[in-house]
Amino acid sequence: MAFKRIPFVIFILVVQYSDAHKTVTLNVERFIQPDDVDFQYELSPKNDTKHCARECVKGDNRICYYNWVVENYAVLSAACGKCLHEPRDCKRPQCVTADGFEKGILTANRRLPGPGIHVCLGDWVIVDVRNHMLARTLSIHWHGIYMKGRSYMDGVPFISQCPIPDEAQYRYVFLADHQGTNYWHSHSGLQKLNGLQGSLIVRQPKEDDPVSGLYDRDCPAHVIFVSDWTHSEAEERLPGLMFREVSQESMYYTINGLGRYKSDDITLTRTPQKVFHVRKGKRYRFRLIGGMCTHCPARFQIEGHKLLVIATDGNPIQPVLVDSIEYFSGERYDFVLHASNEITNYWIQVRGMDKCFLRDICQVAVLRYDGAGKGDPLSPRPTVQNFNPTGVVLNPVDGYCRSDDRRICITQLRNLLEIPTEIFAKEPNYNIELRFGFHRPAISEHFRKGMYTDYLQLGRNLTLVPWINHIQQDMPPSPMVTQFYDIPRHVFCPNGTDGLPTCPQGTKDVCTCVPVIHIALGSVVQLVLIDMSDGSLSYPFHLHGYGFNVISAGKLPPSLMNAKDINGLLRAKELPFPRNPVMKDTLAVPSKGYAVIRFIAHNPGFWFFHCHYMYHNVVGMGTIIQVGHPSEHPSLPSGLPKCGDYVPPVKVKRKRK
Ligand SMILES: *[C@@H]1O[C@H](CO)[C@@H](O)[C@H](O)[C@H]1NC(C)=O
Ligand SMILES: *[C@@H]1O[C@H](CO)[C@@H](O)[C@H](O)[C@H]1NC(C)=O
Ligand SMILES: CC(=O)N[C@H]1CO[C@H](CO)[C@@H](O)[C@@H]1O
Repeated sequence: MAFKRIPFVIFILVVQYSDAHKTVTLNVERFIQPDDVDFQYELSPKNDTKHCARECVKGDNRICYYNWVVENYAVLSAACGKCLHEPRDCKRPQCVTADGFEKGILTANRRLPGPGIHVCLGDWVIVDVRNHMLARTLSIHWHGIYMKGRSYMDGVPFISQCPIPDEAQYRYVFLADHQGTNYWHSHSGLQKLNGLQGSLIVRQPKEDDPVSGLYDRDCPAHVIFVSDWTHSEAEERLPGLMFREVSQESMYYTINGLGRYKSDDITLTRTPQKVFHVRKGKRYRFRLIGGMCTHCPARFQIEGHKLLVIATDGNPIQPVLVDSIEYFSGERYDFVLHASNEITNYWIQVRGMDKCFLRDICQVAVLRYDGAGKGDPLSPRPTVQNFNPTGVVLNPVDGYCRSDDRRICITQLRNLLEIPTEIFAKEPNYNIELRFGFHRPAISEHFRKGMYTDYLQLGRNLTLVPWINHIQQDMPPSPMVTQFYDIPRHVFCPNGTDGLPTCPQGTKDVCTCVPVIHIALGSVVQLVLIDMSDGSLSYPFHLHGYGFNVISAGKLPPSLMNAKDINGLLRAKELPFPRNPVMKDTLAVPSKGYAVIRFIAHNPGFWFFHCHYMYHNVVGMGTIIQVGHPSEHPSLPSGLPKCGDYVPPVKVKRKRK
């Protein structure tokens, strides 16, 4: 059966923004995709021409249309019937069970996680998002898609677009321009912890994927979406409570929106747990997504199986065989599982690490071989107490791996794709030092009259204000990309002598303003991130619009931990400069250490760079990178919504004397 080709001309029209010659309106409804491909165990190239979840074939690019309604919803809503007592009811349409704790959530098309997008590299993705939430605005970020030439589709409120007001619909149109395991999530407030996220998988034709020889199957049903979970609305923890539920740590996980928890400290809820099916003898590509929002990284492992890791953040790596993977909010890892063990059921386990290591935070799913029984695995259900991993760990959360063959760090992974030679420049065009940390204001200073800056409450008397180079990042009142010239100049941080954003003169400690780092289009950029916080956490940073090469990470004496010395050490080869550094878009900076990343600034626009711990991000642990002068930025489609301040001068008529 021949698949129907969509003529090239239509692509131009879909993107109507590039100067179209002849305008024909496309009926996008014709390209509507189902919400529930996540259950598909097979993909075939010869499926009907309409479906985008398919085995990718060179030259066959499609238009993939999704229609979402985002609304307030509930775990164990009336759609679930008697789910807690009658397991069959849990499978009813629109029933969301999570871990069996009844609470209010936010959903797209009443699914948790939201609908999965499965497309091929080069497809056009169109997502209509109807915001039907009560009195909340929304915008959706496509994490891992670079949006080359289309920064206005990146979905960061007040950087790339006006947030979508309630009851309005917004059409995202973008090219699937980066292969691999990506995902989408709300970038507005704390909404993703309330449920607004899902997978965005971009496959490639077999011959284009350097690791395709290592697996037999790559299907939607083997996406593992891990999210942390709370039993309150995420907003309750901003700025945070002092006594009842202290700090912003999560207490629970879900795996593909499913799981169980001990409802009265003894009894597990009876909600369904996720089952992944495999057939003995086959090799499966699993795609693990770190949909966690809080500062609890997770450890992942599968009983009785090793994981052959082949990609991270969508980018293929020289395969490494490990026993467990530790990963942070926003990171993705692809691994091959060879179903070569005995035919039975095995536990898949996720547990909290770092700050959450001492808490009983874990979740399980089941790996079921075809032919095995329908019950739980025979070994005891894993808990945090009886979980003692042995073997090799990938990406240990503290980030330290020196001469330790049981730990593999990101800097030890090797890229399988060619790297542009500019990345190896002895002197990058920009060598930018970004120190980050937290300010602890005295309570009296913090709650001064008329002062309302954002902060996090971490416990009794402990409030924190995050900063990068002593700036707490603020958002402008109108989006940088779409309304740059509407933004009042005074909201921006002034330029320092080094050209980087700085605090206004005379500001003590930390200031709050809109920081913009100016980068000339096409330059080689090195960012040196330095953790100045005094906790034990590693902080994952995410760069929008780009993948970056990970050049170095670790810990150095404080006197050497600065951009100039680190670059000197790299040049002198006193710090190893890898020949094929891995590419990522989210990287954890080792606790109290540093990380060096490089990218070539070929994608013009305003791009957010921020800590991917959601609560840190929303109180200002980020900065904005401007690549190119606004005149070099992509031209905008007409009709984009506008937003901003309304503060007209007040004029009065005076009586003449
Ligand atoms: C908070 O700090 C103040 C002064 O530093 C102290 O008097 C007070 O007892 C503290 N409160 C708590 C709840 O720890
Ligand atoms: C900082 O410098 C850049 C040019 O490098 C300029 O475009 C920008 O307007 C300056 N920002 C401020 C706040 O003065
Ligand atoms: C939409 C559709 O027709 N999907 C089919 C694609 O092929 C697989 C395997 O042959 C079927 O299971 C799907 O139903």
